[in-house]
Amino acid sequence: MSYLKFYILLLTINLLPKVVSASEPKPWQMDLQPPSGIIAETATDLHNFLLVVITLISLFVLALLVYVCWRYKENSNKIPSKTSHNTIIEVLWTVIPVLILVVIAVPSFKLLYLQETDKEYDMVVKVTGAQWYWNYEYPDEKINFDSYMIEEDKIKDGQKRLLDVDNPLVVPEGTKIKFLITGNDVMHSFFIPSLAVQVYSIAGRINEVWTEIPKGPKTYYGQCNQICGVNHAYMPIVLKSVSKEDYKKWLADAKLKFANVDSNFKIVMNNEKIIKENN
Ligand SMILES: [Cu+2]
Repeated sequence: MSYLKFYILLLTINLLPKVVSASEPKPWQMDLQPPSGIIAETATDLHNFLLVVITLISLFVLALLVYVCWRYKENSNKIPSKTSHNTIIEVLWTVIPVLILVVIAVPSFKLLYLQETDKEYDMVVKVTGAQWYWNYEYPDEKINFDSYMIEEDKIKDGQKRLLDVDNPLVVPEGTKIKFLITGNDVMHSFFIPSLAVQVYSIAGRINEVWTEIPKGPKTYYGQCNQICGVNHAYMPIVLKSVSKEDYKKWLADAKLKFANVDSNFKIVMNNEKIIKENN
């Protein structure tokens, strides 16, 4: 395909109405993934605001550098100044950055407050990072299952390479979810960009985060983003939000499929699986 055709194709893809309801990384993506839910929207607003601030600062510093290089070059400034202190400038370059930081702190603390203080939620999901898959537990429903990436040679039509998993995390749309995040072995990180969820999963410790899953069925893709070993790149996260009815159906099936697994039982099952695989 010629480059021109390729770029026209890219352009067309980008101009199509966003009918596909999935949040995932796109080829040639430059910006953040479109935010979903109040936390992700607030985080994206803060990001955009900071982008403006940092661009203005960078342009200002660049302009100063260019001006100084031109104004004080050897030809036009034969006798260099010996000035080593200038009180006004020193006060300015201390006070102005402090003021900028204060301005940034306002939306930043608002976001932190939003993330940390909203304690009302509809359901709890416990997430455990392991080498190299995720385990999801719904404590209220007494189900617990592992979620593995679909291997490249087993991918079916419509499934995404390196992103789709055998057992996605399924939640009802329009719910506030509290995630309890922990680890089984090394450090992992539970990261779903479009929901602005990014929390370390550490063995022996439980981290908390809540997020709001907006209304409308949608699939949110994420990945472990703490380098955790050889298969770090092969433990994607899929969170599917479905209608309340579909969630009930899924839950009924899941209860049969995943049973009420306590950790001892799980170890027995895993050992049996390993024994079967070895024979
Ligand atoms: Cu990991």
